[in-house]
Amino acid sequence: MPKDKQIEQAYELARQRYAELGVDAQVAMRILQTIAISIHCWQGDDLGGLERPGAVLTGGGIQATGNYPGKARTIDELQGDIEKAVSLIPGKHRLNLHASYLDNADKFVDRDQITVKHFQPWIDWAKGRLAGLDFNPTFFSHPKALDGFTLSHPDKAIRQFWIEHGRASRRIAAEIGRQLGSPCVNNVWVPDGYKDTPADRLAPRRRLIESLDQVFAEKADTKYVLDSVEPKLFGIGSESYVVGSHEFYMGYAVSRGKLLCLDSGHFHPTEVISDKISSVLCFLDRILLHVSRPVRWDSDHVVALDDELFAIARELVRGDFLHRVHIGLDFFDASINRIAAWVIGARNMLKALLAAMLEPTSMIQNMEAKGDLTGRLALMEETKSLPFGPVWDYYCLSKNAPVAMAWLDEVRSYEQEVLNKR
Ligand code: RNT
Ligand code: ZN
Repeated sequence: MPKDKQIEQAYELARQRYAELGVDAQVAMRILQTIAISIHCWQGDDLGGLERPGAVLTGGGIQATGNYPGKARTIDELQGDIEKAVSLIPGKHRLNLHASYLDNADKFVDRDQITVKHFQPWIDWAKGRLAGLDFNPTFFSHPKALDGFTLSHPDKAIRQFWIEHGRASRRIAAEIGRQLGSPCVNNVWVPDGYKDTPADRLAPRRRLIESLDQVFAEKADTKYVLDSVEPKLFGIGSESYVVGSHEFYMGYAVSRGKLLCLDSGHFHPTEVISDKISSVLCFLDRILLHVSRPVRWDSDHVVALDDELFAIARELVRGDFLHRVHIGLDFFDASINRIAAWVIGARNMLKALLAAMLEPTSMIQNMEAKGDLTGRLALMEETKSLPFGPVWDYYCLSKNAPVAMAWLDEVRSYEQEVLNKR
């Protein structure tokens, strides 16, 4: 039997199984295709950026490990790699850029001097190709960030430099959003913190509030730019104290009406962001997710289709939060083919969302509402072995994306023809 026919038949059987539980697989796929995942550019070059050719990441406590050959070194190479990756992911998605990925025409431009013209090549390239661009000021990998402090730095001049960078980035993000006709999420993460126990936990936090207020002081239209702030528990070199902790940014986001970014690697190992989404959305209009996979710590492994990923997706669907949550990916693995890393992570995110959409949610929630906790457990467990795989395959087929492992063949030939020649 031809492969496509087989996929269609398997889908038809799966569709019927779901229909028996009152779930319409077609509706699930229709909703899935409206979701744009923000794919992070920094998986393509191990966070190197395009500011200084051949730059190695210093500071900031984030580090890609591994030396798989073929990483992107120029904007053209990176764009080519991203084009390859998105062609293997069903649906239309976004790209998440860091300010350090500017096009400076081979002339160094410092972070406080960047303008939209340095990102125009990205904007022009994204038009028609992607669902939008998101943005991040880069508060790491810079001589003025080497001692681990940026927006909360005790030195006023250094603080001011980073405030200017934050403002410049926000203006760029707004212009990106305007030109692409889709709001650009501008996410602020700073590495600020101490390796060892601080004597004063308060002063840096007060300085951070002041700096952030200055970064966000200019009026900005939420039609074009959405401000987001990202907390963290600890980092390499900030093991004892992080200025921008969860409580800090929760308070900041609530009091200033900003988005909060929940990164799945930024909490204690037994804490999960799936349980935080419904809490923070009681107090915030919108949030950003940095979906990652922390292995023992904030290790930024490629997103796997694990329990927590399913749980995150279920929360978004069960709570009807999809229109209030911006889904971004955040991992960097340099030990495997970087394009494969993107494809695996993004496809997993979509698979988890599809599985969540195929869950007989109202049936389970009705049981709970009636106090039928036995039924709730029984149906939740039954749901786990329902055939969502054939629906996923069919979805890929209908979106002209490779089915099952077929994407890997394409990555392997791209590796041979393009990556290995770098
Ligand atoms: C760092 C944060 C942050 C970065 C990116 C590159 O721990 O997760 O989001 O990963 O800005
Ligand atoms: Zn993150």
